[in-house]
Amino acid sequence: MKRPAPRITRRAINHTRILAIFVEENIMFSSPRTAVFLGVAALGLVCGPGYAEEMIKATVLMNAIQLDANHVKAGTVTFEVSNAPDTGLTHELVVLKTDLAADKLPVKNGQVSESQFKKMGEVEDIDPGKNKRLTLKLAPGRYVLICNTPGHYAMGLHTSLLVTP
Ligand SMILES: [Cu+2]
Repeated sequence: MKRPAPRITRRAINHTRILAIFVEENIMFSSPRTAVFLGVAALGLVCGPGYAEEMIKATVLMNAIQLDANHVKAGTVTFEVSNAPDTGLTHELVVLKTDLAADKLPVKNGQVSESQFKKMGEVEDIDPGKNKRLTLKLAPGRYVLICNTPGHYAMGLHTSLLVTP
């Protein structure tokens, strides 16, 4: 059985065709305006959408994970994860891509079943009063951040993050 061509390849071919039409038009009309238009179109194909670099502070408290913003722009997102000194426990931060509400993830033996989600990354073993950084490339969508040390999700250590285009 013949496999269908991957979507990206098809899209690339379409873009090439569109570009070819632009080129033809440019030759036919040869005006400065079409030349600029062609230049902008070509730039868009090469660079793709612009990606931002975002920083977000996440603080693990006794019974919550607090973010200094509940949404960021898609791109490279750095989480500065602090474990509040008074938690008295070592914590971690796991970033999952899901549309579920932060407090509605499936739990088994005190832990969220991470394998059921697209796991973007994690930072582990943050002692009380310490912080660590986690840098991820995030596409637009909904994400849930949790501490998945057994029992900690049920303590309320979860929050949601919206990544916007
Ligand atoms: Cu924890």
